[in-house]
Parts: sequence; structure tokens; C-alpha cells
Amino acid sequence: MATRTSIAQASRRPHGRSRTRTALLLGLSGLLAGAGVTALAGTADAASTLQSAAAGKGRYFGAAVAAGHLGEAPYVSTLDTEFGAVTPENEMKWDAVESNRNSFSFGAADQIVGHARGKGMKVRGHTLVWHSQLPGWVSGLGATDLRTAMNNHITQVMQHYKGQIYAWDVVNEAFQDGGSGARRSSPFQDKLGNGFIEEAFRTARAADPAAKLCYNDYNTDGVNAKSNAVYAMVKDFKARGVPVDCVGFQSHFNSSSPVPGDYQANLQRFADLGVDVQITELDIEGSGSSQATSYANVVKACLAVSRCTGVTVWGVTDKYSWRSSGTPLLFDGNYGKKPAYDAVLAALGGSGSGGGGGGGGGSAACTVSYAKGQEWSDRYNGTVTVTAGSAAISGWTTTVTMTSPQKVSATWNGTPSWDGSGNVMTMRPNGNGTLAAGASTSFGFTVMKNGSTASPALGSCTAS
Ligand code: 9MR
Repeated sequence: MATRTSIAQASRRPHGRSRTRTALLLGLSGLLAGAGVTALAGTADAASTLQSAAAGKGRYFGAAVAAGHLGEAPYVSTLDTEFGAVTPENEMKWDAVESNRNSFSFGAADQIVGHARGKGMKVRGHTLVWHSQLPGWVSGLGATDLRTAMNNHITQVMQHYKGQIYAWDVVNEAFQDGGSGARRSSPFQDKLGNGFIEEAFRTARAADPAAKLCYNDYNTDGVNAKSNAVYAMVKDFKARGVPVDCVGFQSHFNSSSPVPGDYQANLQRFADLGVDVQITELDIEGSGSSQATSYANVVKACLAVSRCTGVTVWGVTDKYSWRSSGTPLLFDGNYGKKPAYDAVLAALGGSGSGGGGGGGGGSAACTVSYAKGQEWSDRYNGTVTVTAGSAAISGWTTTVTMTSPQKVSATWNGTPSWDGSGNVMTMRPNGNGTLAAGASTSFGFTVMKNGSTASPALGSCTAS
């Protein structure tokens, strides 16, 4: 387990701001005979997904995946619809594939790789040499034996997946936190010395020459002593022909470790050394528009660096995140798209924003997405997130259509009006009409089921 004091476990509720709940008297407006709800326009330009939008920018958009969740239908459909790359979250680590010396078990990792490749997704291999999730037998070896074991591990694992892996995290987290810029103490460092990293990369190149070979670390996302030390190593490797192709920036952020102001500059300086850069484990604790803005900033930074080849978020849904109480991902526990999702999609030029361009300009546009909230036997809550496109907006309008005989009994953070049937709610801002480019707001409502559990349908979003 990586210990990291800078990442506090935030325990804030998602979307936990105070709500002004406006009870609506529905009396007449709710009931409608016949008609029902027909297909409706749905979300505006809903064809766009994270991967399709990223692909439009020449990038991949991936997620860390756990084999244990591949039997859960909404997990798989979210993964398959939205993502174009996977990283096994734990299944390729040393303790998972070689818990006993020279006895390899690839079952769980194979499941992920098989699924991903069946869907045409890229696979990032994670990770070959790491001080954590390392079986006890490795730590107990003397130097000569350890060197043999390390090289054997790299060779066996990489050859098993030869030709199937886009990029490998060959060495993970080998530097200390703090200002020393020193290597972290580990069996590899302590017994083999600084040269173990170089040796691991050389062995990896021989095992699968087609895979990109990455060094991956955290707290190296901005310019600091730790990233300076990694930078010096990569520079030295490039100068001496040690085979390194990419550097992974894990990018685990929260309020005490926010996205650094020099994030893009840091990516760029590594890219300028002649390596690709990748955002490898992105998650950002928080909720609502501040989380969305941080996500958008990370994605924009990657897009601004031509050698930033893709972004991987560290999980599909908040409920399975390694720090789930911090709700750090793009989909909530019910697989609803969060404001952060919309912001990422907009930053990638996707959805209804008109895409294209590349930063700035453009006319007012917005997109909407729906997420189901808490549910009771007689009612459920819904949230609609409105996200501005590539230009700032000063107002928005969208419609939400319920299935008769459902009725909306309350709304918040919006100003509703109703059509004659009482089924179609047109929502306008309630003090939340002004949004910066890519920024989001949301409104909510309670739907009385009256026997129907149908989800509401969204119309398109109109911005001014
Ligand atoms: O998300 C992973 C979690 O399920 C494991 O318990 C944990 C064990 O160390 O590793 C987590 O993934 C880590 C990744 O492999 C390397 N960078 C930090 C990630 C979060 O701790």
C-alpha cells in the first residue's frame, strides 16, 4: 500500500453543498392520460464519449480496472462505452502474478487484457518493479538472487503479454517524497543500488521491444525536488541510450495536494527530453464544479503537450475507488456522470460543445447529463448537470420529461416551468446561469414514481 501523507481522506459527501429546496405544488400539472413519454431527443449530441472525444484529439482515455468487477453489467457497459484503454489496478503486480518464486499466475490479469483487447482498447501494464505489493520472498533474497529474480520477473511477465501491451510501468515510485530527491529505500535500491532502474528498463526492452517503457510516480506532477530527481534520471537515460520511452504522472489530487499550477510546464519539460508523457492514475477528490474544473485543467494540460499521449483515471466509479470516500472519479456510485465527467468531455472537445478548435473562442453552447440520486420506495432524486461548451455562457435552458404518471414533487438549484401536460419541465437557472467555458452547475428534483420507475429523458441544452 502506498503511504502518502499528503493525500488526506476527504470525507465530504458528493454534491454536498446546501440546497435550497423549492417545494412545488403539483396539483393540476402532474397527471396526463395517454401520451406517455416518447423517445425524446435525449442528451444533446450524446454520441460523444470520453474515448471518442479523446481519439479526436489523438489521445486515449483509459481507466484502471479490477477483474473482480467485470461481472457487474453497469461497470462493464460504462467501461466499454466510455473508455479506450485499461490499466489492471492490482492484477499485474508482483504479488498477484508471482507470489511464489518462478510460479506465475496470470488468470485475473488475463481476464482484463482479454476483455480490453476484445473491445479494441489499449492496455497499460502496471507494474513490474515496485517496492509495494511485493511478496515476502523477494525481500528476503540476497543481491545476486534478487537481480536474477527481478530480471526473470520482468521477462516472464512481459513475454506472457508480448505484443499486447501499449506501455509498461517498468519501475514504479522509486523516489522518495520530500525535498531530498533521493531514491526510496526498497529491496531493489538497498541491495542493487541506483543501477537497478536502468537494468530493469534494459531487461524490459529485450522482453517486448514493441511496448513503450515508462517510469511512473506520484507527487511528481509539478516541478519539485522529487520530479527534478526523476527528470535528471530520464535526461541521463536519454543521453546514455537507456531505453525509456515515457514518464507516467499518477496525478492523485485532493485539497491538500491540488493540481499544481505548473502541471503543464512540468509535463512539457519531460516531453522536451524526448519521451512521451502520460497521465496514469488520475483522480481528484471533491465534488461539483471545483472537482470538475480541476479535472478539466488536467485534461487541457495534456492536450496542450503534444507528447502527452493519454489520460487514465484510477477507476471507473467512485464506489470502487481506492479512496472512495473522497468521490474522486468521473462516475458516481450509480454510474451517473458527474460534473467532472462533463467538464472532461468538454475539455476534450466532445459532446455538444462543437468540439474542434482548441481552446478559447466559439459560441455559447452547453450540454446536459442526468444522474439518478437517492431512491426510496415511492420516489427518487435526480440531478442534471449543465456544462458550458468552449465559450463562457450567461444562461441555459433545458427540458426534463417524466414518464406519466410520475410527477415532480420538488426541485432545487433551478427555476422550473411546465408544459400543459405537466410532464415536461423546462428548467432555467436560479442564480447559476453564468458559467465559464467548460464549467458546470447542476439542478435537482424529486420524482414521485406513482408506479413507474422510468428515468426522465433530457432535451438538449440551449445556452445564451
Ligand atoms: O488502487 C490500488 C489499490 O486497490 C491497492 O490496494 C493499492 C495497494 O498499494 O494500490 C492502489 O494503486 C496504487 C498504484 O498501484 C500505484 N500508485 C498509487 C495507487 C493508489 O495507491
